[in-house]
Amino acid sequence: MKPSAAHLAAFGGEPLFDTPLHVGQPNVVSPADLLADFEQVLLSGQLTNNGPRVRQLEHRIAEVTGARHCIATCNATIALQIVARAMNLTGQVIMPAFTFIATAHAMEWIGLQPVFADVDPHTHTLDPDSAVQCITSATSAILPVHLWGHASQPEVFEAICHHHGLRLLFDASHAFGCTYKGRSIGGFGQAEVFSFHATKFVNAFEGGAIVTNDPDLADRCRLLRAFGISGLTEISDVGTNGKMHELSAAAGLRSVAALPELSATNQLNRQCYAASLGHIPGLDLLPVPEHMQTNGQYVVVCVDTDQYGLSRDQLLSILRAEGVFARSYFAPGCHRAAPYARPSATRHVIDVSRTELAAPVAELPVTEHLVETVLQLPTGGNISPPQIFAIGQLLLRIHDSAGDVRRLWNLRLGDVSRHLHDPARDAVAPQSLSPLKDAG
Ligand code: T4K
Repeated sequence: MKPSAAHLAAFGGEPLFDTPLHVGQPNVVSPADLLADFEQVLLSGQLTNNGPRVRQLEHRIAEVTGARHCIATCNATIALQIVARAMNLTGQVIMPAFTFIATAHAMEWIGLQPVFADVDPHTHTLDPDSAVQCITSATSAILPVHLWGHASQPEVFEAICHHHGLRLLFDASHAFGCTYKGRSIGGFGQAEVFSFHATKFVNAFEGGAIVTNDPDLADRCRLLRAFGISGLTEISDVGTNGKMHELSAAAGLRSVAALPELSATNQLNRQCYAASLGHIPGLDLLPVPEHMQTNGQYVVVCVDTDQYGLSRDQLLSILRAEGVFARSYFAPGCHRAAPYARPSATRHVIDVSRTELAAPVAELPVTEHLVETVLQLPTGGNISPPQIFAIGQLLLRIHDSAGDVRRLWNLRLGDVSRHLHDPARDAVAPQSLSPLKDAG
């Protein structure tokens, strides 16, 4: 382990890991079997359009989640749009500001107005009180996110939506294979949406799914997923192309089959992190809330700058130099992302009436805190327990020498060395580009 702060890779030392460890590095299960599946698909003559593997995957997802209907899609972003259209949402949709930007973009893209509420400091999911404060006469739905696989208080939001006559759609992109009070995520609200992107613990390279217990909603989602065409030629609705293809479905099926082992790997990794971080002041592994089981695909750590000795962002830079490509999901909060920080009337999807329907701009103190203090560490099948323990030792070393680290950091004005494989290493700063020649 590094004898002193000067040996940290950020200050010119050798990186701990030559090959970087990523958050979201894909779990690829049984590549040989998968290649055989791909060959079968290629020889079958059916590559897409609701093929047999897509239907099989939908059946498996319905089994895992206990939902009656599943509609597989090309990704979760499109799935959110399809189901929001199928539910006839209008006006404003309340969602947490602390989520991946796709939750907001999906609604904005189809002309709905995302309204951002705060989150609970313990679970990082939508705070019901904050959400209620955002309800206006223009609100049509609440869109909580099961962030990190933490169930977003389903019964509370079901009661709120029932009381206010609103629709309830969950973004369950992080929550495949998770449970709440013994019930699988997938059966709450009018519908839930999963992501099977490559970075998710169960993946279809790209993919998503809508699950619902409402047969009419399921039928409409199927229709909208394929251009709104019913039968052979009848155009009965304005649809999109949200279909999943057969190669994705084949990958998804392999991945779902490996769910127990992928989940067990994540749980073991989490235990190793818990043992490694338990005695480091200022680093807290976010606990899994009561009554929940998660898939463990995100290892979330809260950094207390005063206790640890460095800020979250300083720590991220130092870890990245060592080849630990930790992430700061989800900074900035959606409300501060450029398209949403502007007044809605200047955004590209313009509905003049919106200015009259403006929701109260909520204070988001918890979100503001989390976007500055939370980070995610690598997990999944591509990292081993010894590597996790090495990360733990590194984190302790950094804390123990935090005073020296700060001094070296300040000497370099924060311009620390980057890992050989860090894409940011070769990024050219705008000011170092060749100046444009004067015309003439
Ligand atoms: N709602 C929520 C709450 C979500 O979190 C997401 C997606 C969505 C909705 C929308 O779901 P999809 O429409 O994508 O199905 C990633 C993912 O692209 C995104 O799916 C995910 N959430 C989000 C949390 O993370 P980035 O921009 O951080 O991904 P990227 O490309 O930087 O990948 C992360 C790391 O994983 C990389 O540093 C390297 C590693 N990686 C990634 C890929 C794709 C690999 O090693 N190999 C790979 O093939 O957004």
